[in-house]
Amino acid sequence: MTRRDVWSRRLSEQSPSPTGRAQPSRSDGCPDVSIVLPTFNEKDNIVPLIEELRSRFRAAGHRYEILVIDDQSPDGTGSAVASAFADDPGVRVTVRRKNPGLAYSIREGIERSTGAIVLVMDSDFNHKPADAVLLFQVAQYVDLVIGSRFIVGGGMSSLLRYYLSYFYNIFLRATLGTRLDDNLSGLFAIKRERMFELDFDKIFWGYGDYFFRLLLLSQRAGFLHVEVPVFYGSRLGGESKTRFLGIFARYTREVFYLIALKVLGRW
Ligand SMILES: Nc1nc2c(ncn2[C@@H]2O[C@H](COP(=O)(O)OP(=O)(O)OP(=O)(O)O)[C@@H](O)[C@H]2O)c(=O)[nH]1
Ligand SMILES: [Mg+2]
Repeated sequence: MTRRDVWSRRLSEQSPSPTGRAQPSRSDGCPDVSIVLPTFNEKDNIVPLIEELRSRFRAAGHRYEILVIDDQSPDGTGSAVASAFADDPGVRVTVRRKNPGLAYSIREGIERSTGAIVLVMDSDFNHKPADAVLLFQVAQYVDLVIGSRFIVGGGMSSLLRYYLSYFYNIFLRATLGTRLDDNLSGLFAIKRERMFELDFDKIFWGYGDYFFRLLLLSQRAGFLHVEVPVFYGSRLGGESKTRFLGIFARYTREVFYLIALKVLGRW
């Protein structure tokens, strides 16, 4: 049995209805979870992903809302979702017209969310719907749950990317002083009311670098974090938006910028 299975089993044994804790009651009309899915040209992935998320969250008895935040994808991702889920008020699409970008889209999804827990994940099956349910359930007990590739039980289908990210995370921990193993995860679940304690302007810009800023600020605010092992698969269809060299250069610039701000007492 893997460590992830142990987590799942413990949760289902201890709390047959995890949404009963620290959640708005079912009569308040709010969903248990808001799932934020940023998309850019994910037409081949987004419909099957939402279908699987819906069936897993329904089967576990959790009320969901799914917020697709699309940056006017030329492949028609937004309209594919709108027509496939026209009969489900729990699935909503926002097509953004200004300030395109991953981090801005995630911010918009969080701002539009109404659930007690907000869960953010990629829209291409890199992150598994089963892991999303597990992270949501663990988030009943802590403030921020991170899907981690770098703790026992976690991993990635691409070994090259795994090791590049692994060593880069050592650099991030050493320079920024985060206490977590995966500082570049895009899969996390957070208590919504705690998320709104943080200054969004200090977190959400750029690409995956928003995540280490979120970790730093939430660590400073005393959030209780926990990492849960997850295994990233390959994207189902479509093309990657990540340009590795450019992105690592960008992240490194950002790290030194944050260090400089910290030294000057401005962050
Ligand atoms: N709204 C929005 N979403 C974006 C943007 N860039 C990337 N995304 C989404 O962010 C997620 C991560 O992007 P990916 O291209 O999958 O990057 P990756 O996971 O590093 O790379 P692969 O999965 O290997 O292709 C996906 O759901 C993308 O659709 C953007 O500019 N705007
Ligand atoms: Mg991806």
